[in-house]
Amino acid sequence: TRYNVAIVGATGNVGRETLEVLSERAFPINNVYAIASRESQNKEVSFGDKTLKISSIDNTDFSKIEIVFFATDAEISQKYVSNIARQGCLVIDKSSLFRLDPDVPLIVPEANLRSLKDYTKKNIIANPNCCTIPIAVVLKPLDNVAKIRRIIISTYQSVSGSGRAAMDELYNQTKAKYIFNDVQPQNFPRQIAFNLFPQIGNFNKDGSTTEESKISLELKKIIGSHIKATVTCVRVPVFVSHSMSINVEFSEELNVEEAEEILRESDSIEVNSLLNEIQYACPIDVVGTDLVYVSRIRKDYSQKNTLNLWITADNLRKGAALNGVQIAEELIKVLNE
Ligand code: 11C
Repeated sequence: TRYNVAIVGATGNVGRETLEVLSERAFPINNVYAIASRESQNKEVSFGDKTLKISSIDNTDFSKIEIVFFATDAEISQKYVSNIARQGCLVIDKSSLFRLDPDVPLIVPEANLRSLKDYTKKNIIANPNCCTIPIAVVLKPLDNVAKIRRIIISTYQSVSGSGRAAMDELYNQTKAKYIFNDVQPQNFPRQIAFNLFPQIGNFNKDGSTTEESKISLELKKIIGSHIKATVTCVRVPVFVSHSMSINVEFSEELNVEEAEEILRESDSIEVNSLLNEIQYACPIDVVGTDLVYVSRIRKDYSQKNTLNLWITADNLRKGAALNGVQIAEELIKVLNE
């Protein structure tokens, strides 16, 4: 069976990457529609070696489309997703809007594929936050062997997570500094070139940020309600790939060798063992790749049953588009059963 597929938000970072991943993986497509706001109408995006013309969401007849990827923010998803899903389209939504809805599965295929069956409740499946996904890929198999008690996460997030204009902002600010121009922040709360700042999203009342609370709540929904995570999110002057420093306390002993062995069994993970010559993966090493890279797994001597590790993954691929396409691949297996 081949499907009529649409990508809403097709001109954005995640939308363009979704088209790229669909074409690379030869997803069984009949027709593909690239959709965006009215302002982007008639712009072009690539799909493999083809070029697609953007159509406006308000002029799209969704009755002929079976699977829709929303690569949009919560505001746009709020306006369209429920209506389109009620018409019978299956929606894979990348925004944060439905992630904690008990009637919407929030899926990382490597971690909680079993929850996918609940998609029938609303015809919506939520694609998690771009840090939640790689963390869940790594921690779920460890939790299966030794239950996790507490996680301390610090993130180092690239500007592409905030969109194309944010990437331009890093580029332009960097150039401007060399010619002694002053470039005021536009997409970000502070200067990003030659700087970093501990704010992603908006502040909650308790002083945490929305990005931090999303990651900790999403991990509970995906791995299990026993997961307690405390998170600090930092924006860094890197274009693509998010990294995370993670401290995990288990309820029983799990040594470094055992952890490395468990992670090596996953097809989605590459482990850089401390015994290897190259000891860690950096953001630029992993741009354009599909794996989650785990490096520097080591014992935390300050507390028993605790390990430290370093994760890096392409936030636009496994952190977003690739995870969405993998959800769709699993979904069509269910449809074909
Ligand atoms: C960033 N992770 O890097 C954010 C953007 O909940 O999917 C995506 C926010 C989300 O800016």
